[in-house]
Amino acid sequence: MNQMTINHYLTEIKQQSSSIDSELCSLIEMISNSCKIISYLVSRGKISGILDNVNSKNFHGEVQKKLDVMANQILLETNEQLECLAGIASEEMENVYLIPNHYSKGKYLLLFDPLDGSSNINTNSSIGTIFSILSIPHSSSKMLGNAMLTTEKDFLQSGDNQVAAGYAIYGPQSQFVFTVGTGIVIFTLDREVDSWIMTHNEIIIPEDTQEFSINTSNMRHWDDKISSYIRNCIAGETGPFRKNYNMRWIASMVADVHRILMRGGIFLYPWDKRNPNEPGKLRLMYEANPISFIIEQAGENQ
Ligand code: P6P
Repeated sequence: MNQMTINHYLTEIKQQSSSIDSELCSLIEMISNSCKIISYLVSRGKISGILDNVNSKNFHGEVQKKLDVMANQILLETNEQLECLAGIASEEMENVYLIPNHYSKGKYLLLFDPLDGSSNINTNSSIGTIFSILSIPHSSSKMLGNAMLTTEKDFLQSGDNQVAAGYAIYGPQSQFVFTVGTGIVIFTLDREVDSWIMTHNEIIIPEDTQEFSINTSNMRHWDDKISSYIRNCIAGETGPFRKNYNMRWIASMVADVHRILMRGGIFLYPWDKRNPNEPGKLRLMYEANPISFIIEQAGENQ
C-alpha cells in the first residue's frame, strides 16, 4: 500500500463529499497529532514518571494518573487553537470547556476520553484515546459578538448526529482509526518518519467468530437474558450454539473493540443489579457513541 498520510486521505475524501469541509479535515488531523504525542508519552512509561497517580479523582470518582491529566491537556491545547471549535467536552472534566476568547470559534464540538483503559497503564496493556465530533446545533448557537456561546446542552445530541469518530490505540503498534461516515480507515504510526501511514482501509468486521468479550466475573449481577446467552457460549459444542467459543477481556474497551474490528466477535458491558438506578459503566458520549459509529461503519459494504 503506498504511503498514504491522514492529510492525503482527508484531501481525497473532501473532494468526494460536500459534507466534509476543510475545518473537519484539519480537526481530525490535529487530533491525530495529539494522539501521536500521547503515544510517545505512553511508550516511555515509568521512565517519564507519568504512571503515578495524582492526588485527585475525576468527577466520576476515578483515580487519575498523571498521564490521564497530561493526555487531557494535550488534546485541549492542540485542538483549541484550530479555531474550528465551539467547545470541547472531556470524560476527565466535569464541565464543558469553552474555547478561550482569543481564539476564533467554529461550528464543531469535540468530545473525548483522553485515555481509555488507563487503569491498565501500569501493566503495559494496550490503552487508547476515543473521540467524537458533532456540529453545534443551529437552533441553540447563540452569538455573543463573534463568540458563539456554547452550553452543555449543545453536546447532548444523539449519536446519529456524529460527523466523525474514532480512536487511537497505544499497543505494540500505535494505530489511529476513524470514520467520517464513508467507511473505516486505519493508520499505523511509523516512528521512523514520525507520521501516521494508512495500513488498512474499507474494514468490514468478519461475519463469523468464536470470541466473546465480557467481564464474566460480573455474571451473578446480570439480567437473566445476558446470563443465558453467555452460558450458551460457555457451553460450547455441547450447548445450543453447537460451537466452542473463546472469551477475551482486556478491560480496555479500545483494545477489545479493535480486536473485534480485526477478527470479529461481540463486546458486552451490560447493565447489572449492583447499581440498578445507575447508567451503565460505559459513557454514552465519550465511549459508546463513537465506538458504535465505528462498528456501524465497519459493518457496511461501502
Ligand atoms: P471493568 C475502562 O475503564 C473502561 O471504561 C473500558 O475501557 C473497559 O472496557 C471497562 O471500563 C472495563 O471495566 O469493570 O472490567 O474493569
